[in-house]
Amino acid sequence: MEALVPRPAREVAAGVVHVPGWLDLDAQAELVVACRGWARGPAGMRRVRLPGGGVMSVRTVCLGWHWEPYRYVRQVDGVPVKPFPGWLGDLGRRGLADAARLSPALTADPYAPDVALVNFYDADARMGLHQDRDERSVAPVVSLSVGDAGVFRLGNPLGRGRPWQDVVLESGDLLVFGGPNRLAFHGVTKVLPGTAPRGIGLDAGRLNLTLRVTGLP
Ligand SMILES: O=C(O)CCC(=O)C(=O)O
Repeated sequence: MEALVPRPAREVAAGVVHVPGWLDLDAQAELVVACRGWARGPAGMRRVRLPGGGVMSVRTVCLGWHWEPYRYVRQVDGVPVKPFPGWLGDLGRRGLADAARLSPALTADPYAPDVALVNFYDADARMGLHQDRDERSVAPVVSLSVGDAGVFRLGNPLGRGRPWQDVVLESGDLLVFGGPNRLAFHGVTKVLPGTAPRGIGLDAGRLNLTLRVTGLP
């Protein structure tokens, strides 16, 4: 469906590129099927427990490496992490190549993501402002969103305060962040229930995949 208000692909901040509708409906539906498979145990989707005792409201499953606050490990609950599939790396490379055309701060090659964090947000889930800083590599993060739209808050690399800007990520949208904003604080302030497109196999909730390069051996 064509948007009433045009959503052009654009560089939101230096090295941060938003490409609305990057995945077509078939590709979104395929990702939903893949995420359902990854969500199943063992090493399936769970809520991450934070060192302070809190529990994240999103549910997460990791591929390639398991992220636990604040490091990457190869096992989760004593079982190996699910593999990072080659096709997902190809998708990430294509995403970065398309984003790099819109940003002089991004370079496309070579890009070999080895971890994906697959997050599921129900209507009440949020993600507080944080940096993706447990990777040793400064390679860009490629983010894909499917299902209900979410309000993504892009802050700055210096702290959780302003300036920030809110970008609505809809189903099929690509967001890449790298360059001077690779360590920008970011989060998801809300999910917009009832906004998922029909026919992708996800009637409620939001999936987000971030592909990253750990830089770990
Ligand atoms: O859900 C999103 O769009 C962002 C996810 C995120 O910030 C993360 O996984 O670190």
